[in-house]
Amino acid sequence: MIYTTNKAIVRIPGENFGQGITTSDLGKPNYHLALEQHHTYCESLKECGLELIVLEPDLDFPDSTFVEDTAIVTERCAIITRPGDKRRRGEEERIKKELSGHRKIEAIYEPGTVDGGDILRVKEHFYIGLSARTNSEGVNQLGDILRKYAYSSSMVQIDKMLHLKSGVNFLDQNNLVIWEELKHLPAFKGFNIISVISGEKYAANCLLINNRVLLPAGFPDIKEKLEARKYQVLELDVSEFEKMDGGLTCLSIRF
Ligand code: CIR
Repeated sequence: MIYTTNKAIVRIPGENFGQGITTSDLGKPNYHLALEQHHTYCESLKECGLELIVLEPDLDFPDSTFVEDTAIVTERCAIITRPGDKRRRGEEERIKKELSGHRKIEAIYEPGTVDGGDILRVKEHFYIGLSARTNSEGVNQLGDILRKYAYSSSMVQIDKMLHLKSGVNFLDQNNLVIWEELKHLPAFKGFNIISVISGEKYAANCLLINNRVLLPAGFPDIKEKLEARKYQVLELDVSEFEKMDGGLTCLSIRF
């Protein structure tokens, strides 16, 4: 069963957004363009049927527009993370306030660290990326919390990307969008693989909402593969977020 989402939390980027963490060499983001792209992203979520909770910019945290990293929300609980990069610690407290009206709250505690971008949900199972941001204590704590709510989980060790969902995302049925070089990982055996060629890696971070796939603009190979599987693809230009190592999933918490 695929659980349905009908709400999303987003946070408008602040004017110091370009001072956030990045490893990309794509240059400084243009703030006004980022605002426009964020607005279009929000409109697209609404078009897909989601009700938005739009938070004001938070200038204390330049990366706070990447809300996904601060919480994992399921039908049964919201798990507040403890971000792996110290510069982002504190963002989660502000998201906790928003979520406490919607779900029972659980949390990751020191010395555990978890970034929401490392968590890939497939039906009742959660893949947890062990990454530079999510440590093994975080994996264990999160696994315990999920078990308490009758979900299963497993760890996937990653080293070639920032977050697990930078390279792999689940759509529906049994369809997994995944970097070509990762598709042989035992963890992902048994899925229908929709592979992302090496020149289009950024596009693996796509998002299915109510039968539409939101896809970063400019990746024709994966677009064609998705359309061949009868998905309605909605392309979005998120170039300014890519410059800050962010993608489509990290700009919202869907629940
Ligand atoms: C960071 O490095 O934390 C941010 N600049 C980007 C976070 C992207 N989040 C995500 O993919 N879930």
